[in-house]
Amino acid sequence: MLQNFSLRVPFRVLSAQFNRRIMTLWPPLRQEIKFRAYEYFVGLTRNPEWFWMRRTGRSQIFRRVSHSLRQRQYRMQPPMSAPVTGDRAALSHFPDLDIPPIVKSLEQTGLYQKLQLPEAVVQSVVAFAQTTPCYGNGRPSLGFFYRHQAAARQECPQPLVTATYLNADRDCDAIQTLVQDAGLRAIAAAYLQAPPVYLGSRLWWSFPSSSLSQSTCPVTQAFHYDLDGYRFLKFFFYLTEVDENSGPHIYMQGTHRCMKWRHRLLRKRYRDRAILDAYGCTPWTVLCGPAGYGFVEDTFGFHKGAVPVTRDRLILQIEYGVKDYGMEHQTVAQHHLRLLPGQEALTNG
Ligand SMILES: O=C(O)CCC(=O)C(=O)O
Repeated sequence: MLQNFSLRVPFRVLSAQFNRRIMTLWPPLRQEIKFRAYEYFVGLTRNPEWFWMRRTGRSQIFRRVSHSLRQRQYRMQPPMSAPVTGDRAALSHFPDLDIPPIVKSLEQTGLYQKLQLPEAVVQSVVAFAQTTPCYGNGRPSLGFFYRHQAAARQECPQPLVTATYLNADRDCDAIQTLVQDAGLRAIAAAYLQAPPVYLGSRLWWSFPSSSLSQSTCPVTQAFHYDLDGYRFLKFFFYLTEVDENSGPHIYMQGTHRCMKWRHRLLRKRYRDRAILDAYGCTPWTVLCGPAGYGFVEDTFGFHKGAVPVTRDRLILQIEYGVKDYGMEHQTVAQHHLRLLPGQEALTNG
């Protein structure tokens, strides 16, 4: 996400021209070219360190070398965002975690599934989601209240596939507390083998949609892997009940360690068929559970969120890594956030 919006205007003009030029291309190729162009543009103009990581981070050799260099650096000079200490460190919503088996599962399969958020935390986050605007398809100009979703659909210039709560980790106390949770940080520290650095969190709705295909859906709804650092992991918590028809998260176990070279090197998103053909003998896990159900995942392995069929899905994600490149925070300055025109009237009325 473009965190700093000073580049927005030139970026918009360039991207409109660029979009026109590639309009006639085959949609998956078009998506890939757009994605790469974004990576080069932002990387070279704003964040060369991130760009370098993105170019090298697919290779296990680079990942290992970079990680051991970083560990040496940590030993000599601990980072500013070192682990939580004092009273807060003792606080966790997950008091009975047994860390070694969790880390073992993460190392072997890329996934651990038995986290459960307390009911009170689920209720706090859901209350936040009911009373705060979310932003259609993550766009700061498409704000609406979830309860006025039907009206937002009428006004919105594009089909609503997802809606994200921008700045949620700043505005929602329950999420802030979870980000600092000593239990989650202990899992992250043990798996990353370094003090965990907070990379960002995201709270969002996925909506049922019948018009999406695997080439037109958002990147996160087709199989892909993340490249947010040389080492990172994500915690996910469902805030609504999720079954097979309400957009479950799906993970291809083991692919975080063992992925075919052509997949690491070439495209970022894949059709189900391609993934099944390549990794059909490894378990593919469909994660279903009640509100509060959580799991932790190394998303350097193949994963996706299925498109919901019957019900909206609300999900929270919290990410830690060993270095913050500043690219994963869902932070947008207040003056860039806008409600859709009809929403103001509905809210005041
Ligand atoms: O919607 C989902 O479950 C997938 C999320 C995802 O792909 C990601 O956070 O990278």
